Amino acid sequence: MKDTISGRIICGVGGLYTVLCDNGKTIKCRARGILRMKKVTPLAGDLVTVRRCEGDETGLFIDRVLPRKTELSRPPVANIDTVFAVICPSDPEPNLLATDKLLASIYNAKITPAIIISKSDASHSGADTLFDIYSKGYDVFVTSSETGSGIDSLRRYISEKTTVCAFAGASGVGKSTLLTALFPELSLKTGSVSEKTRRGRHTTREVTLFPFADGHFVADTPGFSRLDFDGEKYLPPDELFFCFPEFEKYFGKCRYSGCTHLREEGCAVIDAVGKGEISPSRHENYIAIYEELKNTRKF
Ligand SMILES: Nc1nc2c(ncn2[C@@H]2O[C@H](COP(=O)(O)OP(=O)(O)O)[C@@H](O)[C@H]2O)c(=O)[nH]1
Ligand SMILES: [Mg+2]
Ligand SMILES: [Zn+2]
Repeated sequence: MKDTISGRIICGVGGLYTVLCDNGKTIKCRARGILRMKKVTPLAGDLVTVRRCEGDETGLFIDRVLPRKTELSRPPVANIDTVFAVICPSDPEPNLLATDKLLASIYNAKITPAIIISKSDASHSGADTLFDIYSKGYDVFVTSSETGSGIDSLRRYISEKTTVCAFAGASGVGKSTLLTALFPELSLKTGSVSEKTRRGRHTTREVTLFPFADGHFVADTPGFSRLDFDGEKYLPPDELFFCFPEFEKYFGKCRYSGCTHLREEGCAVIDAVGKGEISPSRHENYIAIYEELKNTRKF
């Protein structure tokens, strides 16, 4: 082994990191004190260099964390480029407000949002309704892990358009089942198993990246159904508009230049809702999130 090798952290627990090196080997190591001094905490997903400590055969240390493209604190993971918001037509019923908050916060974290409507076999009409709402602004995949429909095209998108992706959404929407249907060879242990033992001994809180193709990973996370708008990620209400992709083409088309798109006369967004170009639920949730941002400065 050379003195310095590079790789990606695929898991970190209690200061011990598992790094998948560029040569395909997996090593365990700790972080160097210098990173702590710089207040850099390595995260799963980080691209790092690992150095052998002089005079110590086994002492491998992470000595450098490359600049992050994206960073989330809950779940703690770096360099995720795409988050799939997973919803399903029933069992559990979709919570559109929670979904729209999640989508806005993903966008605000500079991560690409996409939608998966899972369990479509349970209600085709319910899946169609959700598709109509979200396909106006997002890439939407309608899947069924039961029948296998939509699985191949989702797998193709993940392989071609993402490097590190993660699934988010309420418990029970079918995330773990879907990951297994997509990548059976990964035999993801963490998902449903650890959720079942959530109150048991084996509570898993860590993020793990599973390599499913060369340089491509799917992140299994303890689960998140929303991100936080805090710190530098705080979103001023006036910028919420840009977190709703299907609103964007109406930018600058409203009668008043300071239009908040809540209820003004001559608002191009509200007109688009009237014409069926924007779903009413999306606009209602825009209003709800806007008010919440204004009043609490946080979700
Ligand atoms: N009908 C149907 N049920 C599904 C499908 N995918 C998952 N389920 C069921 O939904 C429940 C929750 O699935 P799970 O993958 O654990 O959801 P998670 O909490 O999001 O990881 C389980 O009982 C699954 O058997 C699907 O495509 N169709
Ligand atoms: Mg699960
Ligand atoms: Zn407007």
